[in-house]
Amino acid sequence: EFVINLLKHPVFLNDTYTTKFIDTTPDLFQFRKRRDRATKILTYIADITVNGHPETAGRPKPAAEVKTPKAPAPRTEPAMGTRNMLEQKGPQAVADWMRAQTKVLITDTTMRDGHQSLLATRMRSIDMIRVAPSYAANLPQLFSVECWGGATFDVAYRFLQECPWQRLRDLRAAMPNLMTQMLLRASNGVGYTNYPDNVVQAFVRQAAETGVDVFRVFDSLNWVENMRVAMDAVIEANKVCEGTICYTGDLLDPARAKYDLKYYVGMAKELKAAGAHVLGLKDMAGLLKPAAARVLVKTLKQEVGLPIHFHTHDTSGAAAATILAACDAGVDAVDAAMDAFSGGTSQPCLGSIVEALRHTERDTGLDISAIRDISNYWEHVRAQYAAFESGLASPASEVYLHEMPGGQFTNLKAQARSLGLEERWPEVAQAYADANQMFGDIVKVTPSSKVVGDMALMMVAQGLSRGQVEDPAVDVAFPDSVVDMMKGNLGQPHGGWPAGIQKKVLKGEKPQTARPGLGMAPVDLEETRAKLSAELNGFTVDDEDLNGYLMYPKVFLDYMGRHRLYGPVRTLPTQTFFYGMQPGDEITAEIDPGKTLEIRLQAVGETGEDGEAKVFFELNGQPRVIRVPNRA
Ligand code: 3PY
Ligand code: ZN
Repeated sequence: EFVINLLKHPVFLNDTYTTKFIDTTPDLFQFRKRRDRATKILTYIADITVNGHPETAGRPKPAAEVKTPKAPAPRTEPAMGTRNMLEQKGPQAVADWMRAQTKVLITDTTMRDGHQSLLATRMRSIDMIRVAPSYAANLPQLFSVECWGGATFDVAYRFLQECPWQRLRDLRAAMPNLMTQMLLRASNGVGYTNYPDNVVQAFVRQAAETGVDVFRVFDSLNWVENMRVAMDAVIEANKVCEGTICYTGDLLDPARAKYDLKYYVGMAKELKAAGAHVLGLKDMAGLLKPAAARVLVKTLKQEVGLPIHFHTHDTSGAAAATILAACDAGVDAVDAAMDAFSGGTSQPCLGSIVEALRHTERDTGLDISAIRDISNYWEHVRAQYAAFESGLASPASEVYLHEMPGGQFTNLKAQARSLGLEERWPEVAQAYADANQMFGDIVKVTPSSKVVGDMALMMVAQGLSRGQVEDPAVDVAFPDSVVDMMKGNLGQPHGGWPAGIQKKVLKGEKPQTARPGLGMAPVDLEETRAKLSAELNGFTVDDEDLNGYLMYPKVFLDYMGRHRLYGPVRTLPTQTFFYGMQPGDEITAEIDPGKTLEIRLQAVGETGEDGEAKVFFELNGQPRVIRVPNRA
C-alpha cells in the first residue's frame, strides 16, 4: 500500500498570500473573502463550466464515452529494483551493474518525453500518480522511469496549475523501488537561458532531495565546459550522473564531417573525465540511422568504457531499427514509451522493443502482459487530451532535412499555424535547415533549437533567404533569441560561431566566449526568499517554491495567484479540469489523504444583471451555490 499524499505541500495548506496577479485582474473574481479549499475547487469547476478552459477552446474534444482511466491493480508487493541498489550501493555501483548485464535495460519515458512530444507536455500529475504503483509492482525490472524535467517543470505551473515538485514527491513515494529520471539542460536548468551557478546547484540539490535518482544532463551546444556545474552538483548529491552527448548530423555522411566519430568519442571522453557515471546518447531529433548506431555505439563502448543509455525519437518511423542495431552493438540501456504514447515524435514502442528482443541474448526480461495492462491505461489517458494532439498522422522522413527535435516539431508547427504559415510548412522546414547551416551547423536542442526555430519562422514570414540574411547590405532585425545566442549567452558551439553572421547580428558588439555562468553573480538565496515571502504577504517560502521561483519568477507568481483562487485543482479528474462538468455529473476529488470531496453539478443558472452566473452543486450531499463572472 502506498500513501499518495497529494496535498502535504505548504502551497496547498497556506492561504494567506496575495499576488500582483489578483491585483491586476480584479475582474476575474470579485470576492475577497477567505475561502476554504472545497469552495475554491467548486469555484474553479464553476468557472470552467461557465467560461470554458482557455487551453482547450476551439480544439478537438475527447469523445463522449471517454471515462476517467483506471490503473491496473498491483499484482504483488514491489520487488527490489534499481532504486534499492542506488540507495544501498551508490551511483557507481549502478553503473557497474549496468555494464555487467547482458539484458538490455529499459527506461519508460511516457511520463516525460512521451507526452512532451505528443501532447505538448500537458499530461497532469493525477494521471501519472494513479498508475505509478502499478509500475512499481508489475514492472520492477525497469531501469528507470523518466518522469520529470525538460518542459514538464514550467508547463506544470504555467498551464496545469500544479506544483511540479509535488508531482515528483508523489511519484517518488509511489515507486519506491524504481529509479526516477529527469532531463536537465545543464546550466539552463529546466529553463531556456543560463542561470547563475548557485541557482543550478540549488536546483539539482532540491531535485535530488525531492526525488530524482538519474539526472540526464546535456548542453544545447554539446559544450562540456557548460555542463560541469550541473554534473558536479549531481555527483555531490550521490545520484546517477548521466553525462550526455546530443547527436546531430549524419555520422556516415562525409558531407557532414563536422560531427564525425572522432567528435563524439572526444566528447564522450570529456564527459567521462568530468565524472559521468553513465554516458547518455541523446538523439533528440531521431537522426541516428541503424548503420551509424552500430558504428557509434560499438566505438563508444570500446573507447570510453562507460555504460551507454540511448534515447531517440521515432519521427522518421525508423527508430526501432536503430534501437535494435544499438542493442546488437552492445548498448546498455534504451528509452521507449508505452504503446499509446509511442511512435511519431515520441519514443518507439516499449512493448514492441521488448518483444523484438525476446528469446535473444539481450532479452529484457520484462513481462509483456504487465506492459499491456499499463499501456491500456495510457490509451485511456491519452484519449482525455484530444485538445493537445498535433494531428501528425504518419512518419516524417522530412526530419532528415530539418533535424528538429521531437519535442519541438509539433510546437513549431503550432507556432507556424498561429502566424498563418501552416500552409507554408515545407518552407519553414527548409528555412530551419538553412538557419542551422547559417549558424554553422549546430546542435539543435532546447534552447538552441528554439533559436533556430525563431530564425526560421522569421525568414519565412518576411520572405528572407539565407543569402539575404547573411548579406551585410540587407537590413535584418534579428529575433532577440538569435542576438542572445550570438553574444555567447548560450555558450560556444563546436568550431565557434561563423564570423560573418555573428558580426552582422551583433552590429559590432563584442561577443563573450567564456562560460556564461562565469560572468553571473550568485543569487542571494535567503534574500530572494525573504523578498518573495514579503511579496506573497508572509507566505512561508520553502526550498521547492524558492527553486521554482528562481527558474521562472513570473510563471511561479502567476501560479500562486491562481492557486489562491482555485485551490488544489490538481486533484480534479482531467476531464473536469479541462471542460468543467455537465448537469448531473458526479466526481470525486481527494484533496488530502482520506479527505475526499464528492461533487455533483446540479444546474447552471441564468447570468444575472451583475454578469455573474450561479452554479448549483451538491458537495458531500450538501447544496452549495457558487457565483462566477460569466466571461463567455
Ligand atoms: C527538453 O529539453 O525538454 C528536451 O526534450 C530536449 O530534447
Ligand atoms: Zn527526447
